[in-house]
Amino acid sequence: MFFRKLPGVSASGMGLRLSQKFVFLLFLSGLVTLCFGALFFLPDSVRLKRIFLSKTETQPVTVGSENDAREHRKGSKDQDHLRGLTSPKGETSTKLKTRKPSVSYELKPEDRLPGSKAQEDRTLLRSKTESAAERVTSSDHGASTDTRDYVKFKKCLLKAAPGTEPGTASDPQTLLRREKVKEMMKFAWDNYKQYAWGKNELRPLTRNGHIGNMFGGLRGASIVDSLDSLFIMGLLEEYGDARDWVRSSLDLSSNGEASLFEVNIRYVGGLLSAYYLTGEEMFKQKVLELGEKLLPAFNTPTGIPRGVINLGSSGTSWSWGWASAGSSILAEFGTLHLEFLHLSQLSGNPVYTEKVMNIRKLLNRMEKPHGLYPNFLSPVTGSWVQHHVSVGGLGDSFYEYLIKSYLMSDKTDQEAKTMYYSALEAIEANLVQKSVGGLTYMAEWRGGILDHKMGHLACFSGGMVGLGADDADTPQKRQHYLDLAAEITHTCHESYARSATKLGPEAFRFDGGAEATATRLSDRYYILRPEVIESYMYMWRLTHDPKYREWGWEAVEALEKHCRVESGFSGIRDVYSSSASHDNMQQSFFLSETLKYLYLLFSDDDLLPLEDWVFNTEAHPLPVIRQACLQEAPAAA
Ligand code: DMJ
Repeated sequence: MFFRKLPGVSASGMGLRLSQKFVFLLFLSGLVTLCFGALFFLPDSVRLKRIFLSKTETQPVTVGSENDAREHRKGSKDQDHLRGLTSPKGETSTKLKTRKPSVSYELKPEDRLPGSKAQEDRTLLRSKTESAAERVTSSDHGASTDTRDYVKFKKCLLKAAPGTEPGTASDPQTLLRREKVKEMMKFAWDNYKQYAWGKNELRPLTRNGHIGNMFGGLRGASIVDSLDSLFIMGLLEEYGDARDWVRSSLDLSSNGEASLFEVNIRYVGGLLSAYYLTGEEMFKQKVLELGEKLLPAFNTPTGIPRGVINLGSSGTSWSWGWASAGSSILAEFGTLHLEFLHLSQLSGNPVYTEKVMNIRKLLNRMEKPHGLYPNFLSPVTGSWVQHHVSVGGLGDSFYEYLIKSYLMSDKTDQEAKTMYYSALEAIEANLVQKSVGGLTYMAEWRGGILDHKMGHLACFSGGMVGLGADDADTPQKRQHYLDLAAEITHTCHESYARSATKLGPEAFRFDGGAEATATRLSDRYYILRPEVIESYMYMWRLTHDPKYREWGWEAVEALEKHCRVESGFSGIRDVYSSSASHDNMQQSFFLSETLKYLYLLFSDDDLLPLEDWVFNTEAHPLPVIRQACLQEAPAAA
């Protein structure tokens, strides 16, 4: 019928013109393609399909494992998460095929508990990553050594790798609380994504992005800071978006001026954790590229880096304008050790370890006033510039990285251990005070004169002292440090409990009649900081005293009431006023730290167990380096 409508076609067909023949052939080939394509929609059992299509495209995999069954049950939505998983050659692939279970699978009632879906998703993602990585060991030809390294790393963990253990608490109340935290993370993330995607932070009131000047032209700080939180919370669709952005849009060729410290703790730390949690080679490549850009900061007469570095090819660096006499800051150059050791570990290049060991050696041999480490040091002469000592801002994470370096070295780094306990003894002797009302706090020290103030930042020390307690020499000291940690954490909780909002101020005082309250207007703000909650999390893990979970929940309620706004979470200007004035900033550390520590607080200890993982100061988990095991462990299962 159709042919008859074609103009100029004779009945025999032999008299067709060339153009008519062409149209006819085109039509014929279209028809054949259509028929062949239709084969894909036939059930696998149809013989015709098996004849025409190759086995790999259609054969159902009959493994029947629980993971496969789960995969089936989860439906197609999660296939997006499977995009880009590590392939047998260590490359990322966008073509992983779906597999079919051999059995049908009913949803069990326990799977409907809050948290189980998250766990299931994470398990699936990890098992895909794992099986891809482990296939390397059995197939091998042309396999990437890097992927073998990842398999080895996992074999050296004492507890199961992230994702295989649920971390799901058994009591329903804790489960619900954890779900609430996850919802907060999703809310914060969704709003960032909607209004500030690719910028560094969200401005939740004006619904736009903030770039700031800390990261030297690097973008997406909230994305890099959120990767591991999203992953461990089982927000895998969101994790997938974050990962894809890092792969396609994290531009490391910027040549702006960046804070070495901030880039290290957020970007280097965030990428390292993302790599160790997921095995995605892309994260490793990115972090090694970035690590190299930080090296010129160490080109000073002493090797002590300056605070600000140009990330471009010039690599020039300089000190902060506000730092006295061109000095470098203890908490900045002293907070590189964990990340740099992992950069050496992953690159095989010792230069990163050498840089931070040089800092360590210099600090170790220096004369210290009363055994204390002042906050300012000249990168030119290598001498202290001022005698201001603080466990809060400017000093804080230097102490944290001493004990964590020891723990991350699988307790082999004796120098770090000795330096940590000596520093802690000096802090106790000179800075730790008891208030009139019986609260223990850490004052600041200015050339021998005490300032009876404790910053919110210093509240991380409850967790730090607790974490280090177990490795003190004697049982008495162990108990003593655990008690000290509990007392500091209690004081920090009081700084929250004594405010109208139940959130703590930036700094609180213990003089002029004040007891854990801010006396200056300028100290009354709260910018979504994590330190108090961080200490709750460690103290919970160390003691399992339920009060820490209760205190964490008080913080959740306060955050919801005073910091949650229509389009995200915002800091507040005055914790003593119940009618909140918002600062219009959702800090990236809120996603990286505050919410992660809350989530861990309401999880069982098997989610990122402290035996295997050390959190950097931005709460990015880094694995303990078990050198002996890594050298021995064969890659193959
Ligand atoms: C974070 O970036 C890190 O915790 C850092 O060590 C101190 N300040 C913020 C959070 O308050």
